[in-house]
Amino acid sequence: MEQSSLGLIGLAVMGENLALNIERHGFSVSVYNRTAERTRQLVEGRARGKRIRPTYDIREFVESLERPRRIFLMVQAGRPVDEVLAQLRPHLAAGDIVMDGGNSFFKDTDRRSAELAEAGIQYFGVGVSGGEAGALNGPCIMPGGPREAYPLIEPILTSIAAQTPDGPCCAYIGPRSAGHYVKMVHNGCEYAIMQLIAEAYDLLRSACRLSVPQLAELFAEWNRGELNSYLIEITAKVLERVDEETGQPLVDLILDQAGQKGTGKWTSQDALDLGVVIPNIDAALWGRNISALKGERVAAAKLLTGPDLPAEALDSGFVATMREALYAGMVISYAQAMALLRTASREYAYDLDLAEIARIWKGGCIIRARLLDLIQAAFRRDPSLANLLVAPECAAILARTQASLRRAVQAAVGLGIPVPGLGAALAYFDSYRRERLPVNLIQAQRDFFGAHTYQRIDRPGTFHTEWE
Ligand code: NBP
Repeated sequence: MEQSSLGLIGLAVMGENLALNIERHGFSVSVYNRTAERTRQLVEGRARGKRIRPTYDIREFVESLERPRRIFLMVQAGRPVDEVLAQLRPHLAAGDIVMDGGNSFFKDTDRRSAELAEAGIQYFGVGVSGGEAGALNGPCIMPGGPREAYPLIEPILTSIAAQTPDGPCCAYIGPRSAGHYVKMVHNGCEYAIMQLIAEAYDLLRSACRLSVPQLAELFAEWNRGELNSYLIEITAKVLERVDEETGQPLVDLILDQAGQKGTGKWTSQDALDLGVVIPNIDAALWGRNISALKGERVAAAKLLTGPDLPAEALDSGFVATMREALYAGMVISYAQAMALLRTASREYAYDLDLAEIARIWKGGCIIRARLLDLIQAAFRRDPSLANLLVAPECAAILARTQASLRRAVQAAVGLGIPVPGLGAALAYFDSYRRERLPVNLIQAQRDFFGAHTYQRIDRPGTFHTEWE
């Protein structure tokens, strides 16, 4: 039997759709899944008549592939990846390529790359974004691994990726875990933007008294302008949806309790390790974590009071204020994500091309947005840009929108509506743009109680004062 161009292990939502995408682009695929029933269902269902070959044990799977073998893993991140690698390894030969397309922790990818390199196996950590629809129709793909092996997988990855006028949404990211790192930060940025959108929805609803259908129309309108992005687009669609049984907006019936999986948390944890400030991603995490305390919040709502919402809705001008505030918050969130990538590139020797990352994020992925055109242009013009906020196009946006961001935060504070994301964006902006911060006082306090010493602004050297 003819050997397959590629093998794919893991046929849950992502793996099944990726297999169909790969086959549609002219590559034959062998598939394997731990639970054989899933494999059977795929080949008897959506894959019927396609060049998708079912296999039911790992050896048969590996032997069905052209050499060097190209194997894509799409299993749950964590231990399952190690278990599958342990099963695969005795059957692989030097030069074979294994790509982990899941949301693996980047340090696990570094460890696996080093272990497999000892056997001459070329290991890629491949970030894949776009969810189920992206996997089928064209995701954004962020591959990291040995550069010399990249040409062996490039034709497949670039053809199955989302396509934009600026090229396929797939590019070599860097060595070792670079691809998984960039995917992790992508997810952190996704958290930050979702939090900002939720806050805008909350404020418009509570303060402007907009109904859910009005909000659906408003987000659809916003999506036609500078806020144009996948997350704004799906927000309009979510708000439009009516529950068939009750006739109410479905969003009103959804429990206000969110969890958070690995990637968002890892982004904040690594940013702390690297000393990079990403308060919008941090705020999105704690926004979800506090939502999880539903029982406590219900009890606290009976005891803790805040300001009453005014009898009158805020004037309609606030809607435009909110649009600008959201745009400012989005720019500031991307600035934090890019600043983290910039530092990680240096610390982990990834040699990231930030303009190219902005380019591939323009299609297929969850954070695709018109704004990425500006971000791409800014980093293309100046690859060593210290922070996106000081790129002329972004500085101009913030000069125009910051008054709205301030007004939105002020309104929220006055009304007692929590805006951790908008507040974090404003505090980041104000901190970054201030020449002098009150940390001189903190340095003096540290020297007072711990003799930590300080530096002076008027002469070089290290100083200590006997404060008492
Ligand atoms: P899941 O993350 O739910 O993983 C299910 C797959 O892992 C099944 O094929 C399952 O096999 C397999 N698996 C498990 Br669980 N333990 C295994 C083991 N010990 N050995 C072998 N196989 C094992 O699937 P998914 O939602 O399709 O996501 C796949 C990867 O892609 C994940 O890393 C995810 O984080 C990432 N991702 C997901 C999305 C998304 O929108 N869902 C988007 C982007 C990235 P079984 O059938 O035998 O149980």
